[in-house]
Amino acid sequence: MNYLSIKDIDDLSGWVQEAIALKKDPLKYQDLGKNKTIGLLFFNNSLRTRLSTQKAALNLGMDPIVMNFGSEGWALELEDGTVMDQGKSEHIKEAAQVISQFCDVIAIRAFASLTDKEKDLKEEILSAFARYATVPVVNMESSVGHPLQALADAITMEENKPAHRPKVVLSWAPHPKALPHAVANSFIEMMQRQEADFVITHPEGYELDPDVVKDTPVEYDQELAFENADFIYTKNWSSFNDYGKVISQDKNWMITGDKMAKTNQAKFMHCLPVRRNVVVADEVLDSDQSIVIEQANNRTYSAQIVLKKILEA
Ligand code: SN0
Repeated sequence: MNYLSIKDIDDLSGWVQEAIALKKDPLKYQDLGKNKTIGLLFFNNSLRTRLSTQKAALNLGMDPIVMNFGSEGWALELEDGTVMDQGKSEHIKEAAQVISQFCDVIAIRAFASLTDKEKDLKEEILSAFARYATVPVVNMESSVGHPLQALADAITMEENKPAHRPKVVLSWAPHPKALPHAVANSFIEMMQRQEADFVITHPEGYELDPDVVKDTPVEYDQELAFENADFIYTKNWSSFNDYGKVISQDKNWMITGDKMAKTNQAKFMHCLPVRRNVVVADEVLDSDQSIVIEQANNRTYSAQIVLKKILEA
């Protein structure tokens, strides 16, 4: 069993309930992963993903080994049939098979390039590992999705849900850098499987991949979208159509106390890391409505439920 996208979850509410139970007794299955090794390969930076996935593995009795592949591995060739006389030292075919001999599970973080849309949409690195590895593969944020984050988001929303059917808003916010679409994509795919009124809001030009958004409503007026919301999930992303470009940094889209006042005392969520007073004002992030720290804590239980399912498969 692989965990490459939200589509690999067969029963979302079942997994969420199981994760909440695991959170109460995290060491219950500490024999399940005994003498098993998980390799965490990072082509990009990480704080929460790196520590929570290791923590989840340790809770299950697994031994994590971590490699910063981006800076310490050989530069990997991804194309088939290439004459490798340029900068790339090793083909991903050998790398994936070799790592599979050392590890019982391989987890990979490889962000979008944001320069080559076609290659990014193919999730080149993740799919090559899934193809050539002989052990299960876990996505720790690919060029297309971040399903461990979205599962943690589902756990956090379940723990904080109102008595009524919730209104959930995914809001774009400004950012100085071009950021990937992965977090937003997986959040949308997860929300499309929830009992909720779900709305996406962003400035014109920031439309996400229509194959992900499908028939989810998009409201271009942020304040209108915020009315009666129970959860405000904030994330910046770069343009998808004008691929990887920052087309506006409109400060009016920052999440402020005034905007949160339009909601139904909504909980504020963000995957972190977050740029204070660019994406969200201090007054919101430091308020009781912000649940970002618990959201980050749930990354452990999201990873733990995924690893448990893999070990049991
Ligand atoms: C990443 C992203 O996909 O948006 C990882 C989020 C879990 N975020 C960033 O790269 C933020 C970098 C920054 O400088 O703010």
